[in-house]
Amino acid sequence: MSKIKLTYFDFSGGRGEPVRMALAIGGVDFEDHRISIDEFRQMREDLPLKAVPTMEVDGVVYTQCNAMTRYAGRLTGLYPEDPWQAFLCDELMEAIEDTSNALVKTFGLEGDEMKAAREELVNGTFTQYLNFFSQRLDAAGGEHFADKRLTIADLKVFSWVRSLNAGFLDHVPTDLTSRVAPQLMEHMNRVAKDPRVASYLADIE
Ligand SMILES: N[C@@H](CCC(=O)N[C@@H](CS)C(=O)NCC(=O)O)C(=O)O
Repeated sequence: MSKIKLTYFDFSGGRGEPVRMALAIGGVDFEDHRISIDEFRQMREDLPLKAVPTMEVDGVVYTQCNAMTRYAGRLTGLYPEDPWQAFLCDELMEAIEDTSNALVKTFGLEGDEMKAAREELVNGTFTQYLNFFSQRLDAAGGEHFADKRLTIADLKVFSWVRSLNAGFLDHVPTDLTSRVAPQLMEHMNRVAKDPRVASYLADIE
């Protein structure tokens, strides 16, 4: 099999970041193809579903971020072999996709319309999902989301929470997570301190 080529936007978040993280921290030699918005516009029409991330293997371009994240997790041992523990990861990873789909609906809005839509998102879906993730973390023992160790579910939630905190989403307060789900801040800090993750973050920052 040829080397994996992963194509996604050049920022630390979104649907592609957990895939990159899993591959990188698991030591997979892959091509990390980071693109600008302009480059995306140029290539969009040629993409299978006109969206990124994409993963090219043996000349074929594949889609769907969670399929890629799970594949990366299987390659690297970051996806549990136990079916139930794998399900616990899957549930959370699909839930993060719900939040991405809700966020995308606010793209392209402007002014007061954008502000109102983002405030609704913050007080509605984002708060609801932060609470949900917090409860799931608690139920799994409070440290990791599944299998009592770092898995792709941790990477997916970690990446999402970091994005919420980063301040690059207008009208999403950077203290939202710490107010609603402080346990997820502790989780984020715990994941960031994992030596494999710390080394990845040092490389990209
Ligand atoms: N279901 C797809 C969604 C992919 C998707 O919508 N990606 C966004 C970026 S995160 C995109 O390419 N949007 C640009 C567009 O739709 O024009 C997945 O899981 O990968």
